[in-house]
Amino acid sequence: MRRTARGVLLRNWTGASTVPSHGLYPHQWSWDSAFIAIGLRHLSVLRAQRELETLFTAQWEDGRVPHIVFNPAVPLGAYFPSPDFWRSSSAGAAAGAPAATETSGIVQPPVHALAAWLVHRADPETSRRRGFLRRLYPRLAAWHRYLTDRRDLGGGGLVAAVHPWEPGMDNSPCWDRPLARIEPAAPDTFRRADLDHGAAEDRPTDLDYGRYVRLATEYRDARYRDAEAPHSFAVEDPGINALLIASEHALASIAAEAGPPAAADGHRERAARLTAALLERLWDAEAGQFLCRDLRSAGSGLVPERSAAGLLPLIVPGLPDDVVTALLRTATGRHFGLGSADVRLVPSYDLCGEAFNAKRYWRGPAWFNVNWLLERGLRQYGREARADALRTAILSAADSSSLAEYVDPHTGRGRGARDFSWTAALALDLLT
Ligand code: 9WN
Repeated sequence: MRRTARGVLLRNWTGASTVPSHGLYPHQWSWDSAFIAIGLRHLSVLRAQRELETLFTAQWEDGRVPHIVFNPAVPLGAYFPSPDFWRSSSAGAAAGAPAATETSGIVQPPVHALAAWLVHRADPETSRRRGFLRRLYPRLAAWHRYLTDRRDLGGGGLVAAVHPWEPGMDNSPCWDRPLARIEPAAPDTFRRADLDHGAAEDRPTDLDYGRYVRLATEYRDARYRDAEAPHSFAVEDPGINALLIASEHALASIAAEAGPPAAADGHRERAARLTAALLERLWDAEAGQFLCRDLRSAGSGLVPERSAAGLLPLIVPGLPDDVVTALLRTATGRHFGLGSADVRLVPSYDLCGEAFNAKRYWRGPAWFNVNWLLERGLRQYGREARADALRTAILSAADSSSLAEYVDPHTGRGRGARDFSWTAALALDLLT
C-alpha cells in the first residue's frame, strides 16, 4: 500500500508540483496541493515544501491563492475552464493577478497553513535551513487576510464562498437552492472536457456547469474585484471556515517559530473570533451539526441540507463540549453512519437526504480528504477508538479502490479518477 501510494505521488509529480490526476485534472489545484504536501512530507520533505512554494508563487497581490494554477505545457482543450476563460493575467490585473502565470480567479479552502506547519514538523532542520516557514509566513498571512477582509460578505465575521467550486464540494446539494436563482450559461458556449475522462453519471450535470460558468463569467467581468462583483452566489460554508480556523491556529505556531513572534497572539485571537462567529452563525442545535448560510436568500437563512462539511468543524480546537457531543452523535447516527456496518466511510452528504446519490460526486460519495479531516478531529477530541476504526476504514477503501478519487459510501467501490493524488498522500500520512 505504501509502495503504491508513493508510486502515485511520484508519477503525478510534474517537476514543481503535483497534478490531482493526469487525465481529469492536469494542472495544480489549491487545496489538493495542501493535502498532497501533507503526504509528500513522508516521501520527500523538499518536494512537500516545493509543492506549497509553487502554489504560492501564483498568489495574487490582494492575497488570494487561486484554486487552479495552470501548466502552460498542457493543451487548452485538456481541462475546462481553461486559462483563456479565466484570463487572469489581463482581467485579474487590477486585483494583482500574476502577469507571467495563468490561474483561475476563485479560491479553495485554506488548508495551507496547516499543511505548511505539518511539513515543517516532519523535518524542522531542513525547513529552517531553507527558510521555508520564514518565506511562506507573510504569504500565508496575506492569504488569510484576503479571506477575512474581502470575503466577509455577510458582515458577521465569517468567510463567504462566491462560487460552488470554492468550498471544493462542487455539486453539494447545499448549493441547489442558492444556485436555483442563477441563470445558466447556454450549453453551446462551452465544452466540458471533464466528460472525456469521467462518467457523466459520476459528475455534476450540464445544468450545474451552466451555472458554474455564469458565476465565473460574472466575477471575471467584474475584473475579480470583490467590492464590485455581483456575487449572486454567496454562501458561508462550515468547511471553509473550519479549515481557516485550524489554519489560523497553525499560523500562530508558524509565527512563533519563524515569523514575528508577537504575531502569534493575533492569530490565536483571530481564530477565537472566527470560532465564535462559526458557532453563532452556522451551528444548528436541532440538526446537531453546522449548516451553510445562504447570504442571498430572503432573510439570509441556513440551508436545511446536511453536508459532511457541517461535521468538519471537529478539526477546530476548543469547541464547547455539547457541540462536540452533538457532532459525534450526528456523525454516528443515520445521516452519516460513521461506524455502522453498512457504511464504509463518511458520505459527503446525508444518507437520508432526498438528493442523496451514492455515485454522483459531492452528493453522496465518500471522499478521502473529508474522512482524513474527521479522523484528525476525532483524535483531537479524544475519541481514539473511533479514530482508529476510521483510519483502518480509510486505508482499506483507499487500497481496494486503487486510490480512487471518491468511493460509494456503502460498498467502498471506487468512482471518479484512480491513482488520485490526495488519496495517495493522505493514505501515506495515515500509514506513517
Ligand atoms: C473544479 C481537483 C478538484 C478538487 C475539488 C473537486 C474537483 C474541479 C472539477 O476537482 O473540482 O475545481 O473540475 O470538478 O470537486 O474538490 O479540488 O481535484
